[in-house]
Amino acid sequence: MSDIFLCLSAADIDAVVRSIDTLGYGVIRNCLPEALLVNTRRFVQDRVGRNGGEYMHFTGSDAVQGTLLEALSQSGNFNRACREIYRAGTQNVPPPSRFHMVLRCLAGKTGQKHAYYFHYDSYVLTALVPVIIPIEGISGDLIMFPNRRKIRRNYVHNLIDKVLLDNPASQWALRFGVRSGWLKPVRLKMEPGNVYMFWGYRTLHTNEPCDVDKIRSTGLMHYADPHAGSWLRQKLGRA
Ligand SMILES: O=C(O)CCC(=O)C(=O)O
Ligand SMILES: [Fe+2]
Repeated sequence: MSDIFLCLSAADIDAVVRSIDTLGYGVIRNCLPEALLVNTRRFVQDRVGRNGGEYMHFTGSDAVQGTLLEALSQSGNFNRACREIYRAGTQNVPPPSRFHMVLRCLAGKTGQKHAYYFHYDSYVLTALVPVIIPIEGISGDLIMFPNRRKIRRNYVHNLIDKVLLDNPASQWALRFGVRSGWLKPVRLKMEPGNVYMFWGYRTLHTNEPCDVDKIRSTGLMHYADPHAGSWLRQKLGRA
């Protein structure tokens, strides 16, 4: 069977990693079959329609069955690309490629609540796969402050980061800073068909809202959890 994802050369991988390290993100252009995008769009439109046009997300391999995300998780080329990007970017041996997968569908009034939540991901590499991006009105850009922290060796350090960020005051200050123009994040205007890579663990990021009558849908393939073996995290039940 042919692979649904492009086969990237070592030079391609190097270029993506250099772009992630300097710009904050790397783009792999036109790397997905249109038919799979069409299927996944249909899946999203159908589910959101049945949910009264409101926000939904699908997490894990069972929930994303039959979509582009499942196809990517089974693609040898995509798995290899993630491992090699990880290797080149971290100088570490890549862990086995298993993905934490989420298909997000921003829509309706509830979609607005899922915007401007600034966070670091729990996984080192994030592959962002735009499925539906509104072409009129506000498109719900991804905004990011790239590579703001190191990979924490200790889970406690990661928890401290979280406490400092995950509170109303910090969230308000960041949102205010971005909206007023005081803070100048990197702004990613996504195009379906491309895949966008960034260091999710190291990059402070969020998405902007889109218009209430539109759907904005993105697939997230999260790879490599640096705290997978943390004793403390298991005790805290946050694994
Ligand atoms: O939907 C997006 O553009 C980004 C979402 C995100 O950062 C996440 O779910 O971790
Ligand atoms: Fe994220």
